[in-house]
Amino acid sequence: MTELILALDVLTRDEAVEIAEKTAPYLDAIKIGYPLVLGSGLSIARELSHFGLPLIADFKVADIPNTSRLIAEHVFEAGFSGIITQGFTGSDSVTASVEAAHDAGGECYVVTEMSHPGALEFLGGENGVKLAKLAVDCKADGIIAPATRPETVKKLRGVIGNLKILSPGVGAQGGSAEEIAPLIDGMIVGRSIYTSDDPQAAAAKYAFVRKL
Ligand code: NUP
Repeated sequence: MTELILALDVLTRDEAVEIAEKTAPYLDAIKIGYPLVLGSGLSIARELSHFGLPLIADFKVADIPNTSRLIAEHVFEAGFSGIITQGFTGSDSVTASVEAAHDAGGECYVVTEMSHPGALEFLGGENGVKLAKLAVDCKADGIIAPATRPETVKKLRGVIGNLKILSPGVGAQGGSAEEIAPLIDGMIVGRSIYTSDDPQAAAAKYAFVRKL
């Protein structure tokens, strides 16, 4: 099964709760990040947790180990069950996020090659592979890898083995759900669902991946 994860990048509490309510039956997790947390406050995490889905904090943590640990601890206290961290900060920072996640019974995912075109200026090729190896070495639970580049995802799968791959980039960024879903563990979809005239129908359309 490939999980369907909603990237809920709306700005207000009301919008977030309304879309979560409509789409929750088709989802396996909800991912939120700076747009919604800055727009509506961290307490949105507790509100969304009422839908009974794992909640992933996409803060792409990129700091020294002590600050990374403080951020991660706060995230799990707020009701999240997973956190996304950058890997280019190095093994000590990533380990701090991973340990804080595991101490709280949660998960930590490391960003490798990002899904947008500019990612290839610094994060692509060998650097993406190095970041995937780092995720393994630091005992992360998985990586974030680009749905916009299935060939990269295949290559990174060879590096990480059974660790999870969560992939954003389907729909609005041009990635194909049909192509990427069989290669990964979780497909992250944002705008193609939450900007749709009918978010419920859009989520239902992508939910075919849960049968794979
Ligand atoms: O490489 C990445 N690409 C990406 O789009 C890593 C991410 N975390 N994301 C996030 O996934 C992005 O910030 C957004 O929340 C979501 C994709 O949303 P959309 O392009 O489907 O709207």
